[in-house]
Amino acid sequence: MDKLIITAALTGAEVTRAQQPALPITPEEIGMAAAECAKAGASIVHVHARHPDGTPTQDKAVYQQIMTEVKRRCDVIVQISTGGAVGMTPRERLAPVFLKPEMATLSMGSVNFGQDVFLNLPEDIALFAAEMRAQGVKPELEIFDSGMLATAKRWLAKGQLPSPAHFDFVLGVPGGMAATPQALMYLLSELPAGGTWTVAGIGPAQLPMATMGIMLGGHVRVGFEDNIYYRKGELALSNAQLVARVARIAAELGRAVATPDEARGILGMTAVNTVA
Ligand code: KMH
Ligand code: ZN
Repeated sequence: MDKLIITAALTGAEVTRAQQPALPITPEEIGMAAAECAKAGASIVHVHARHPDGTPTQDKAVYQQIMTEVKRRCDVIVQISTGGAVGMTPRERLAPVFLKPEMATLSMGSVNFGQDVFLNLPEDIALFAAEMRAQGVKPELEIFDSGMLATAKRWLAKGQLPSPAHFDFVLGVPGGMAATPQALMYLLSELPAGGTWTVAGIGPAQLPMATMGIMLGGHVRVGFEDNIYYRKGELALSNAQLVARVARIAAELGRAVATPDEARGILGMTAVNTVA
């Protein structure tokens, strides 16, 4: 097995400070959280930008500040969100891709998202994919349901996405695929040749899915975007606390964590955008 890539999804677009007092919001807070997570074993940080009042934004300038604050503290791969928040326009969501981050998320379809719809029309997915290619950004294909993996495979076969692809199976969103071992095993049975994968379990599914990711040779995403608790009824103290637990479990299972450079190698990333 490759070394384990841990992604820390630090902030997201939906979680509030009222729900999780340690949620990093400002670029400086996100930079500090990224450095703590890097120390705990993360090699990728998945970031969303917020206005100072905590509301989500895809403002390029705020993402630039986040990238600067992260990069001056550590060498983790910065993966910006193109999902943004429900209701944002595709053009709005695309804005930070023009900063040439090393990685960005690319959702492969639409899904009910709680009481909302996270809308990703084929023409918008195509726009995002084309711009990521133009800017030298490695996409992480976000899979919320099995049809999205089928879509990704069709697009890969037609050369509309770069291969080999890296997937993030986001399981347990209300409206999406359940976070069960059976669901994950089905997705893995459909993984295209050469593909790499990460699993992100939502809420109480975060730890069991992370453990499966470690055991099955995949990679793991944890953090406040997906889960704010350490265990039932007990809020996590920080994103880094969640990362450290995964690194500990991985060590117990004999799987070392990847450094950022090792993660770049595992994901087949060129050095194009590493200085952004
Ligand atoms: N906030 C969700 C609606 C991503 O970052 O690319 C979408 C999301 C996915 O978080
Ligand atoms: Zn996200």
